[in-house]
Amino acid sequence: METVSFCRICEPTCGMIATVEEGKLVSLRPDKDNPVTKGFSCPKGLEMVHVVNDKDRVIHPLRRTSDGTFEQISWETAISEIGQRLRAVRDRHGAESIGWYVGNPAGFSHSHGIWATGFVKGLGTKHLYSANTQDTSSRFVASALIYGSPLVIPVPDVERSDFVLLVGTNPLVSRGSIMSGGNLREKYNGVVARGGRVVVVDPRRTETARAYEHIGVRPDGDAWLLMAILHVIFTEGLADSKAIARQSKGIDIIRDAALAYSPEAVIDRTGLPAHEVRQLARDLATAKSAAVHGRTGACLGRHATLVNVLLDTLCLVTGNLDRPGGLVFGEGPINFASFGSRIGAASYATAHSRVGGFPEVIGHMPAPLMAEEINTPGPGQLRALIVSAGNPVLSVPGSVELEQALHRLDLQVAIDIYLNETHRSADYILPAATMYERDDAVLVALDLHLTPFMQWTDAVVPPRGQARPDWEIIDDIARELGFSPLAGLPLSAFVPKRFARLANKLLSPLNGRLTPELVVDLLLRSGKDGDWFGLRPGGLSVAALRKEPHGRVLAPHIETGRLRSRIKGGRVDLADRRIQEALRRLANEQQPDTEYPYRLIGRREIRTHNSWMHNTPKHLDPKRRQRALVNPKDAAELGITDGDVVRIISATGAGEVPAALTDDVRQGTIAVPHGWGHGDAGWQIANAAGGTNVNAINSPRVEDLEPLSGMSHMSGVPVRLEAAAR
Ligand SMILES: Nc1nc2c(c(=O)[nH]1)N[C@H]1C(S)=C(S)[C@@H](COP(=O)(O)OP(=O)(O)OC[C@H]3O[C@@H](n4cnc5c(=O)[nH]c(N)nc54)[C@H](O)[C@@H]3O)O[C@H]1N2
Ligand SMILES: Nc1nc2c(c(=O)[nH]1)N[C@H]1C(S)=C(S)[C@@H](COP(=O)(O)OP(=O)(O)OC[C@H]3O[C@@H](n4cnc5c(=O)[nH]c(N)nc54)[C@H](O)[C@@H]3O)O[C@H]1N2
Ligand code: SF4
Ligand SMILES: [Mo]
Repeated sequence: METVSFCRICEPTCGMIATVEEGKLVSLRPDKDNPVTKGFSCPKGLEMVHVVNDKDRVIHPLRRTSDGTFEQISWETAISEIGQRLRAVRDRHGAESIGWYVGNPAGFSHSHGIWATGFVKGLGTKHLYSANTQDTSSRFVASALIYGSPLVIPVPDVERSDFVLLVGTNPLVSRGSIMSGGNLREKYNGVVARGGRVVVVDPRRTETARAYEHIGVRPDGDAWLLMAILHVIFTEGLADSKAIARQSKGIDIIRDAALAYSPEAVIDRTGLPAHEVRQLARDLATAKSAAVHGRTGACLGRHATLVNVLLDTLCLVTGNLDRPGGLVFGEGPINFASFGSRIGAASYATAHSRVGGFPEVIGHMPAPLMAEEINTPGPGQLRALIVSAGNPVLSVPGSVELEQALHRLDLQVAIDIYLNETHRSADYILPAATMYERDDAVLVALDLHLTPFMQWTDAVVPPRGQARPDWEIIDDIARELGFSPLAGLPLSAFVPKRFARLANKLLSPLNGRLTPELVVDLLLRSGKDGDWFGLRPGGLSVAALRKEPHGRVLAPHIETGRLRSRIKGGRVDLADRRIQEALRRLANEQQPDTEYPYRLIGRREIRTHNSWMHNTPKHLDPKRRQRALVNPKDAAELGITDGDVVRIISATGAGEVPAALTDDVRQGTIAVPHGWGHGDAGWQIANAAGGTNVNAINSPRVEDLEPLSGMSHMSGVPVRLEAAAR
């Protein structure tokens, strides 16, 4: 039997056709009839079939035994014991000593994030951590400062653009991030085919940089580069003053600051010839339309929040904000930014971390602080932690400290599909259903689709063994503690007042207990494309989408000219004092420490996904091992050749990785993929593939986190290299 569904590993959410035989998923192939992804998929997406059927998956609740191994227990026992132990911690130390870390895959479910957030809010603790501080927090904070909401994030209107500037993103491998555009290679090729340009700013000549034009910036040099581009635009009279006056306030602060950053003055920071930067600025400013888009390479540096502010500012000052071909503000059939604010998840700096005093970002605290939060006595000391869909021991800086600290917890619970490295200290593992074993819609992607789009999927196969959807597990733990994760949310969080009566009718037979399907249905039906509970036939509802399993395109492009209604105050606010602080920090930045002359950057590979796609048959191939990319000239100086092991030493940690020599990385730069460092977890193939945990090198220290966002510093980290002892 064939069933239509879609992949939920990353943003494109590619349409898939699943073949199911006797209740088992036997294969996946790209769905040619998906109107957005049109038969596109990547190898990871297809390999998901091995994950679903993996013999190493956790499919029964497990409890740690006294000899350190795990034993199978029933759901009833697991939930009741976890409830008991959480109650004990709460009774002795208060709810504020219980925490949650929610990992990346949670974002690709309709319910996991909402339920986990509801759990933490219902409990009344500040200890909510996530992959965000290793990924997007700096982007969220930039949006909070300039648009008044962390969840309002513009995307590049690639299909109508004449010039796309990509900063720190490698979409031909990552498939695009915080934007959802289906087959992006085709889209960027389209820009070039129309006579436009795609320019890639990256310290490495990446797959994307090779396919288009490359500007090989120094790692973490983006803030200086962007200031230099702004300098040229302002001093050469290339700014669109009408657009600036109409759409923003406070530009003088950035304009005045930019005076000090001529391309000539910042060569030692950008590593780029001044004429190249000048030309780039002129080309960008005079292009018929242009969009600037940054991702993890722009989000993980020392000035990450400022860099994100400057990326959008560049579009603003060239008249490319909120217009076709520029940077545009999508609005999905469920307006996620507005929903987020109704459930209290669109916050910034409403609370601060106990350690370090960092502001929360959408309710989340910096994950690198977890170890110190566990180790530091006093009220609110972290004593029990639930980790769902996350592997912070491999994904968060300061792995060694974190792993030691986790062993000190009174209780650690994992909700996952595997037993990963973080779970080596867990007391219970609760088996989650995989994406093909649950119904779903990817809410976070809805505002980010370049082609506004909506798709619903039912579960394709039942969960294996005793696995359950994440939201059900969270709901059960909460109920054991005496509350419902969604209890704190009024109906108005889901439907506007005018639909409340109609929605209530739908809810009353259910005693108000919300399931994800009901949540999505309420949001969709009352949304701008909804069926308004029957008042608008043909509008969206889950039932309507079930009849259109390949999904529905809602408009050919993102609507433009809507800035005023989409952002707080109607104008981009560049006057926030925190932007001024960030500019001051940039101006005062010391020249780098010569003890650590190299810069460590990350790298993503086609067949891996952070830490968890290393257990597929492809990874039996010894060719698929972790490698550090090193420039041949650097290698000669270090006395190493291809395949030799290089020792990478930072001020806080060290690790060893075999080198692959390539002049794709600039001299002085070393690129190492994260998510490796397997050895004794439950995934046997991954264990054999091994590798080194790069986050044992990156720093969790308070002084190394970006102050405005608590963002980890993972791009351009100062390191020293040595040939490892043979
Ligand atoms: N195959 C695959 N796809 C993935 C993932 C995966 O692990 N594997 N992960 C998914 C996730 S969780 C995310 S968040 C997205 C991320 O999506 P992307 O950000 O597009 O992914 P990366 O490949 O990490 O691209 C970041 C680029 O920034 C460059 N860079 C590093 N430092 C700097 C710097 O200082 N300045 C500039 N300008 N560039 C710099 C790196 O060389 C790299 O090419 O990818 C998603 N897609
Ligand atoms: N040095 C360095 N570190 C990085 C990055 C970097 O570029 N450089 N990138 C960062 C980024 S962008 C991200 S997003 C983070 C990711 O960091 P994390 O989210 O902490 O880690 P992942 O490796 O994505 O682990 C995901 C876990 O979820 C499990 N899982 C998969 N599907 C499901 C599901 O449906 N339900 C449940 N319950 N579990 C599931 C997997 O088995 C795995 O154990 O890593 C960050 N770390
Ligand atoms: S690009 Fe690959 S992993 Fe991402 S959604 Fe598409 S098939 Fe899945
Ligand atoms: Mo990510």
